[in-house]
Amino acid sequence: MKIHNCEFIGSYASVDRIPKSELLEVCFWGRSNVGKSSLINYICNRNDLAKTSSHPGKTQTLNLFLLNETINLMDLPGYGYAKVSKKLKERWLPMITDYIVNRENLYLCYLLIDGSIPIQKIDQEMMVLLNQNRIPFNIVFTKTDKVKQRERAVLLKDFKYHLKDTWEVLPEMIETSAIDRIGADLLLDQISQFTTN
Ligand SMILES: Nc1nc2c(ncn2[C@@H]2O[C@H](COP(=O)(O)OP(=O)(O)O)[C@@H](O)[C@H]2O)c(=O)[nH]1
Ligand SMILES: [Mg+2]
Repeated sequence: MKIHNCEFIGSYASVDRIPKSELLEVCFWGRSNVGKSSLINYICNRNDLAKTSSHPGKTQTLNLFLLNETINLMDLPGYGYAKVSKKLKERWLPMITDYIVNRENLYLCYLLIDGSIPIQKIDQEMMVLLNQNRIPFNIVFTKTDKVKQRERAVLLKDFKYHLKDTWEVLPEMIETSAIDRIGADLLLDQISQFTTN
């Protein structure tokens, strides 16, 4: 699938404000600063559709995009940023849980994981949370340009090794880089399968 049209629909501070939709929806989630906004801009071939930031913890709303008039893409607030206020932290997990549990057209979650660093405990915790709520998810590794290919291969092997103990079946994994523009074709082809099946 090639993206010929990508529209920003809106930002929502709570789940009940998101407009109902009949279209299939995928969401992007991950640690703050993992590269969610950059990936959205890259797959949509736009520089400024989603706001990127070098200051983590900024986005605390649910941001909805529409791809090719047929697929919803929800950008969820990132987790794991120590400096956001306690009040915000207490708010975001219930909000996200509310979203993943109650959003009827949610089909699949893409969990974005920084592919340039070793596996993080918090990412594993969020995988467990998704699993507990029976939300199917795939993994998208970001920032793979930051490490050499051989180093990346070792990180991926370690990642899979860590997961082996807890997961019977490993989620699907896609390698991406918004800087080197790698992985969009694969990701978009996967997403488009849901609408044609
Ligand atoms: N090297 C590299 N940096 C990236 C990549 N994607 C995002 N970044 C940088 O990581 C920071 C956070 O990106 P952003 O998209 O705002 O992350 P978000 O908080 O998950 O939405 C920014 O400084 C981006 O330029 C990537 O693929 N490669
Ligand atoms: Mg962002």
